[in-house]
Amino acid sequence: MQIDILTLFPEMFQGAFDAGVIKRAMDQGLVGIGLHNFRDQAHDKHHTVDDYPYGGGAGMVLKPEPIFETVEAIKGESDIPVILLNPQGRLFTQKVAKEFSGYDRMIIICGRYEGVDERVGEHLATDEISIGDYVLTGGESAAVVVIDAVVRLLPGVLGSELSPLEDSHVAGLLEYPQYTRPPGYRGWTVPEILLSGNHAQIAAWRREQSIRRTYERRPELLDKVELSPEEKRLVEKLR
Ligand code: JFE
Repeated sequence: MQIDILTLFPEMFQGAFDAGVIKRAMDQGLVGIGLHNFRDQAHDKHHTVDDYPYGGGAGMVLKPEPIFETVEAIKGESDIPVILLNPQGRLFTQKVAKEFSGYDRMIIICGRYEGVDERVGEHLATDEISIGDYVLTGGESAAVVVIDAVVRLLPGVLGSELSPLEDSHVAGLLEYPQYTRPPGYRGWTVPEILLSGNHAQIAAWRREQSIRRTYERRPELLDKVELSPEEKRLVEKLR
């Protein structure tokens, strides 16, 4: 997958992908990341990228021309998804990450200041995405989140690590608790069953823990998940 990022602060991405799974995916050629400072497309003497909002109000708004021209220079005539990060966008979930992982290219626009001229969202972006209901200072940190969640789903990226199909949120339930050695630490012991070697009982225990934990921490997720009759009885008992 080739990912092209439009940003006024390309240096914010230095280091973001320099370690771990994403770096390995880049080194293996499974993903390429291009950084494009759209200030380079501002043709006036001062390379102006922002201006005052029509109608008044605080702060500055990013002008459309440098953003349109940068995206058009990347795309040429090809149709490539163009994602605009925006606190007013569609909520980014594991399902959206899966959808994006099917693209072979994408362009991500990171705004700044009070946001970007509405015509970018209307006539250039194919999708507007929010990573959550809080306001960041710009789209860059949201872009890092989106790229991280998408790249780990690309074929070959996770290698020997757990299949992304099995992990938390993919199944619709929260993950069960994980333990490693030592079996006792400061008097806190690992649940006996995990040391038993009985894999059927371990799987049943983990499933129950996932359901209990989801009920306690994210009960709204239980409305959307498929449960067996026995699991439904457990949820009723908890309620
Ligand atoms: C930009 C900003 C004040 C935006 C009305 C560009 N999930 C998520 N939170 N925040 C963002 C995404 C985000 C994305 C792009 C951004 C925030 N800002 C800051 C400030 C009002 C805004 O929108 C500028």
